Amino acid sequence: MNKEQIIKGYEYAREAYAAFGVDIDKAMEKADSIPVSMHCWQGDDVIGFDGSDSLTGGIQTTGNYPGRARTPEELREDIAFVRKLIPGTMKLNMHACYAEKDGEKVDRDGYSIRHFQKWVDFCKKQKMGMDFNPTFFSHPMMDGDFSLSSYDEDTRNFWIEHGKRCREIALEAAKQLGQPCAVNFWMPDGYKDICEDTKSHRDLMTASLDEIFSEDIDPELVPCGIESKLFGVGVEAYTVASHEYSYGYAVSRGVLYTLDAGHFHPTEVISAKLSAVLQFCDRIILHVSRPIRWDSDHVIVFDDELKAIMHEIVCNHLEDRVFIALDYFDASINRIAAWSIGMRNARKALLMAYLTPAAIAKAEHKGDLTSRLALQEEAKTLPFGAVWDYYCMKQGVPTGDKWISKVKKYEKDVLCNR
Ligand code: RNT
Ligand code: ZN
Repeated sequence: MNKEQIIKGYEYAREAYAAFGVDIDKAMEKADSIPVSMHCWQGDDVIGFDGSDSLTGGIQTTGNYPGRARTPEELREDIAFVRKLIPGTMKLNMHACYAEKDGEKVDRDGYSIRHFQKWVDFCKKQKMGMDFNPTFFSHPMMDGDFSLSSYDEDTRNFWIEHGKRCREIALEAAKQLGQPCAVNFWMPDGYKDICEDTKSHRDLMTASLDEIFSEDIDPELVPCGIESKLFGVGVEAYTVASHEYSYGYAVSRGVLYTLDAGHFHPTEVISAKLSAVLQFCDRIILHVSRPIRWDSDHVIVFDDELKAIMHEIVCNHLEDRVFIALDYFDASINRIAAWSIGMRNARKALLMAYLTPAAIAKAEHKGDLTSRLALQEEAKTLPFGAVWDYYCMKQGVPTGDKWISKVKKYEKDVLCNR
């Protein structure tokens, strides 16, 4: 599609949506302003740069596509490239294992902002905020898959220190970037097989987390979330930070709850949980992911669940209470395309949510459920693609499939030489 065609489409779409009472210019503006946090770990298969060369903790990347970023420089080069393909307000989601130690003998219990300063500077240059994650996996101090809830005191203390350091790093990053840096705590702690004592590890986890959060750090600058999980690979029978555990911890301690789309029974969806959780939690972090049969972390596609998640946020006016982050890792396709597909889809779903006719909710509130269903169905065939194309053009990012050839060229020029 060329510029004239896209403008023609826009004009038609503007009328079509206006007939349903929707202002598409306003919708584009709003959709553009919502921060979406892009996970740095898609670029290097969740390996990081602080010494580990394999991934543990019950998570797995599959595939062996060429071009994995092997250094912080390569990863930043890839992110700077993909940034140009993605419209809208962005943050970069960092993990502690992406520390740059520059030869210094320092471990995760001693990290500080200087080990992430290049990342913060990069975010500033790229006009992105930052989010942060302590890394409780891929490290010799893991006790099997246990970290904060290990029976070994030295192990727990090491990871407690790590948690504390990460909140301090996030505070510095938030100050430097002038916006909140959300910190997500995911601990893989659990057992492969049926365990006898399900309580003691949870007692220890609670004590460790309480110790980490005992440091007074402004929750507006550093909102911290606890991520629940049903099971992991090799951690099938028991996870310490299950749903009930993490949600209960979050509610009782006034921290955030992190909902990951792949961390529930296969027929459960997180879109159905948002407004329920937000009755009792102030704010939540989302890990938007796509599980196929298990927590497989596939690239998110423009499917019903992605649309439902964004619809829930937007149509319930929860934008200020939800931190949207993506969490998937696919090493079987071009990793930059994986970012572009997922990030563009997240933004598409946001835009679609803002294009929802208000008449649908009005009909519902009046008790006119016939009109609700009729309007919901009519809205589905409004010319959404035309609005998306125009929005991309306006934001100066490739429209339609034009980004694919750019990624292919980058693959040939840069990735294949790695
Ligand atoms: C694992 C969790 C966790 C990780 C990242 C890398 O199942 O979803 O969020 O994916 O921290
Ligand atoms: Zn997650």
